[in-house]
Amino acid sequence: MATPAQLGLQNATSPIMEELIAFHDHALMIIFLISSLVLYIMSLMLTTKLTHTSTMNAQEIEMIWTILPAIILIMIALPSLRILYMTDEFIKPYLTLKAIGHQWYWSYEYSDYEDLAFDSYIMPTYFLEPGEFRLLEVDNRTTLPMEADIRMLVSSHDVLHSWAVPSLGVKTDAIPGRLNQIMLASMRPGLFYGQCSEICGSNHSFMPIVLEFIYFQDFEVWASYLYIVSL
Ligand SMILES: [Cu+2]
Repeated sequence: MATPAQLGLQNATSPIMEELIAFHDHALMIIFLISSLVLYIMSLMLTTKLTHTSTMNAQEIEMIWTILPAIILIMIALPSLRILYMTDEFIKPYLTLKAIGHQWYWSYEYSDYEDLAFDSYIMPTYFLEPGEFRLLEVDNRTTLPMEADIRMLVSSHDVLHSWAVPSLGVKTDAIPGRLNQIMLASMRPGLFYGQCSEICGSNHSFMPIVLEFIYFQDFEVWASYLYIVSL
């Protein structure tokens, strides 16, 4: 959940997001080091008398300032590629959830269960209970089991949308006529909020995503309850 005056990323709930936050901090440390070195050199240039202006070449320093940036780039590229391949890793999923973007709501289908599908609309402000978040709550929350690998299939019914939940490290474009796939897992129970992340029309900011991760047994109860209600 985003908080007022938040500077960093949202707290991670999935292992992928933990990796992404670690990589963000790693890249930021390198940026700090480069910035302080550049600042130091700039201050030197301004304050020294530049006594060696007749020096025409300096092989050593040229070697250093070519090889050093290359090493720094490799130090950023390797962990970045590692996470890129990790996000593409598909383990045998426990559950498949299909999210379809509409103007302007999401509809969800649990294709492992018979007739388990619903629409998820934004909750109007006048329906909100104290403690609920304006423009982030939905009428039907997407319930999922925690500590289970879930395969998300994301598509769209009309225009481009994007299904994004920051604390899970998930952002997938919903493209009409195309099925995008992503894995997600939550290590703890709770509510996780997201929003459509593609400018999709006038009500683009009013199609939030609420994921409710619950214990495995409770999820089975929830799914069977919805099945009975639908009969
Ligand atoms: Cu959208």
